[in-house]
Amino acid sequence: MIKNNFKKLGVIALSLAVLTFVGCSSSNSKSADKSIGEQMDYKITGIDAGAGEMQLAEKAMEAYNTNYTVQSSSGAAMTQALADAYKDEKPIIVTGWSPHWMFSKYDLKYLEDPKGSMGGAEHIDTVVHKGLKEKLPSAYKILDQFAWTPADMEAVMLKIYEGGSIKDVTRQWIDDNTDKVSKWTEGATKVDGDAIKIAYVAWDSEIASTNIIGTVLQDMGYTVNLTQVDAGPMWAALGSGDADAIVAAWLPATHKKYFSDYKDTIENLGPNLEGARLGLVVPTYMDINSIADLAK
Ligand code: PBE
Repeated sequence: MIKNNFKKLGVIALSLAVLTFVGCSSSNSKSADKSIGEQMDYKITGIDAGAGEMQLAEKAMEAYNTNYTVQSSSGAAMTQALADAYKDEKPIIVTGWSPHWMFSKYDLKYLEDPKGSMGGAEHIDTVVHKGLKEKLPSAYKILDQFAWTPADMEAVMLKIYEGGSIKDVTRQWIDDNTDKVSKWTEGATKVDGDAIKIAYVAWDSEIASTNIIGTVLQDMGYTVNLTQVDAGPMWAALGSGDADAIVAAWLPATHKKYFSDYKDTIENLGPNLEGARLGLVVPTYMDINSIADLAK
């Protein structure tokens, strides 16, 4: 009897202790009291400072009268921050774009942009230094005929993200898609080691496209040099002729300024991909739907 009562008391004491603990932890928990903005320190997780999207995002923060700042980092740091936040269901806003593998790995949504600050429908164009047609006619023809779809690009991006080596993934995609690739090389003659230099930025989308076209040119006999630089230097290299071509020109909005800076010495061969877009991207578990929700 006595023993039994002690047991009961023990259970009650333990229950009280648990209740007190739970009560304390929720009332002391910082994140529970903080607004979404405070939890993110009013930061948009950005990418490399030279990306067109960074300037658009900064303008959007002004247009919507928010007190958020756009923090620059790199494409890789942005996707890592997204992975970390997603794992713990923490709030995060990133400068995202499509095509991108992130949409097949996570449940994400673009924030609505009623003011259109982040631009609208984009395409990715192939742009060459003027005179390439005479200098490397066969490469010019291939670059001009290069065109694929967001699904194609995303498939390559996803395989690389999942750990495939760029070289293997590229080779495999080309071997599996000879119907598409043969259209790009149609009418082009093989060469014997002519050098061609293609510049690009380490955005996952452009790592995919540049390596694909680089390998196709290599298969056609070119000695291909793929040079990874920042966005500003990429356009400057194309403008000066230091690079022969890029397949990474996001237009009409994203690289508008870069394009007009070098328009006299470059030639636009048109879209290699239609149906691209960019914007502020959040996990679907977040309770905001529009950039307007970030207003002060
Ligand atoms: N992006 C990806 C680039 C172009 C490709 C949207 C991050 C940019 O903002 O310049």
